[in-house]
Amino acid sequence: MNNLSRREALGAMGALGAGTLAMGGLGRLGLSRERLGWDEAAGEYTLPDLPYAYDALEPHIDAQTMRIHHDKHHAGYVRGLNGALSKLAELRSAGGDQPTLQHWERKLSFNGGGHINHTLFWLGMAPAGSGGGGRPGDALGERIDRDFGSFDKFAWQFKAAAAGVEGSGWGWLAWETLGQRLVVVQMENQQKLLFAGLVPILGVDVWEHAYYLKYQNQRGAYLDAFMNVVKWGEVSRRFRAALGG
Ligand code: MN3
Repeated sequence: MNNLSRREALGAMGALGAGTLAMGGLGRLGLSRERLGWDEAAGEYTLPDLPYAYDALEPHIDAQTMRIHHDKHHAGYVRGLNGALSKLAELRSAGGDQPTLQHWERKLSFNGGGHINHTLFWLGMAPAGSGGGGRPGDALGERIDRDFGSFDKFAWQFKAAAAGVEGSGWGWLAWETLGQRLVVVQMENQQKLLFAGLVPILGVDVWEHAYYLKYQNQRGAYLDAFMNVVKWGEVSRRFRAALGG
């Protein structure tokens, strides 16, 4: 148990916003502490269950990949986040040198980013034909047409950006709050390169653990498959939240 107060945990996750996702608050992403598995009594984050069965996204994303990705990799970020929060709380009360503080702040950014990214990732997918795939309607569909020219042009750019991430990272569709437009951006690791003022609304994990069992080195084939399970209803909801926030 970390014995973190709700306020401390909130503050720490708020700090992630500056260094990690640069978002205008978790609420703007449609994420609550509850959705992130915050356990008030234990004073730490827990790993939320997947919102569907491990094999729900077959054949596009296979059950074994989903099981390992969620139960092992995502769990690791939650564990790392709790560890970093705990160490930072310790440092605040007992003191410590600057390199130690920097070390744990980096761990917080990496693991907290990983926890948020994966939570958004799972919730942003649904079985093909049952909420997953197709194209966004309503305001998001119109906005994609306006900012990218067409849905096809957006899809091309989104997949190309994700395919081009060097090493491990993410591709994101995000609302750029200053310019008031949709943009596609890359993220390295779990937190780097996504710049300030963005509210990420759709992310695709391009770490090898997300696709290697089924697609091996064919990241492009995985990205094509991913488009069949994008839950556009949820992405549209995030878009509306980003606009209203
Ligand atoms: Mn991952």
